[in-house]
Amino acid sequence: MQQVTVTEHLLLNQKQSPMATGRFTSLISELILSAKIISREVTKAGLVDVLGFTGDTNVQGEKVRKLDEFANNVLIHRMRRSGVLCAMASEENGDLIQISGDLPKGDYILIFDPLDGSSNIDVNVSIGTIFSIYRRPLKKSGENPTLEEVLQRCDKQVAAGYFIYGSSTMMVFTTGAGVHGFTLDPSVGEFLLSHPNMMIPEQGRIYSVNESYWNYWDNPTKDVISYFKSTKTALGQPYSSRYIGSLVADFHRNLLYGGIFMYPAKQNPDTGKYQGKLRLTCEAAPMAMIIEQAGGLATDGVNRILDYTPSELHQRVPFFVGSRNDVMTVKDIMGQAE
Ligand code: AHM
Ligand code: MG
Repeated sequence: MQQVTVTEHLLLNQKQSPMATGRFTSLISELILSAKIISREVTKAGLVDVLGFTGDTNVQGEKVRKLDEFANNVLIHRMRRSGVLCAMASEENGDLIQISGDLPKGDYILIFDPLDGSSNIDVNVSIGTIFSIYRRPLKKSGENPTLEEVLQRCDKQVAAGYFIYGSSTMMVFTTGAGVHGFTLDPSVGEFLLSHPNMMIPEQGRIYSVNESYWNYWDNPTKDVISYFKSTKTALGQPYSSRYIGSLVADFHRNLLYGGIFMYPAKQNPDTGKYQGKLRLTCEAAPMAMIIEQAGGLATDGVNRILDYTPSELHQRVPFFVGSRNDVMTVKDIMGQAE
């Protein structure tokens, strides 16, 4: 079998993709090395003292797990020295991470969730790293980019992807020319092309949602979930329910099998306000770019995720992503209620 690495794939597609420059390839290579280091640590998690919490709380008010911190440190340490970035943002850090002092800089911006699904770390369930890449719009040499330069409209992403640390470690990514999946062959230490041109089925059979939030949802959201459980679906029978609680793993399964992942807005019992949980910049936007490139859709229920311009680094959004027909059905039900 012909075995194509990520770098070869980028070079082979250089003609079609303006993204496949040497600098972009360096960025991806550094990301891959970071993911291999994280993958190694995740794989031996039960053997070394990396399970459990650090004792700290992150910017999201969540308890930080040791592996969260490890993954975040690996990415910041490696990517800061890559020479191709001008700034980074991580789910774990409140502010922008600037490329300090005398380190070489480039004009790419990297936003990442270092270890998504971290509540699953200690029980051996698949987790992942999500990344989103932009270019700095106006390069003012020597100056660090402002938050405004980083918070670009989500359709300005030049690449997006994720690593999934599962029964095998995979990288799935897009530069705007289709979605391609690479599986880590541990015997040679390379990600090899295993899933070229991934396309999500137009019609799914699976819905993924944390249904325990039923009492915190508004009526249109309840109507949506009731539809997928009813006998009146497009399938003429209820969809199957699958929810891992790890976005990367739920998304990856639905990408391959078809289906819809939903994290609707839920009501905060203290404030009465409705809000999504997932972060626009490091979770929803990259997954939205991937799904659209794979023929699916991503919305907040009604509006396209890639049309959002983030108002803050850690903005949260309701998120509906997956097969085209299923996401359209949600839009129809929610649109009627507006
Ligand atoms: P995290 O980035 O802190 O791990 O949170 C995101 C995760 C997603 O992976 C997953 O889809 C969701 O949170 C699960 O949330 P819940 O437990 O509320 O269903
Ligand atoms: Mg996350």
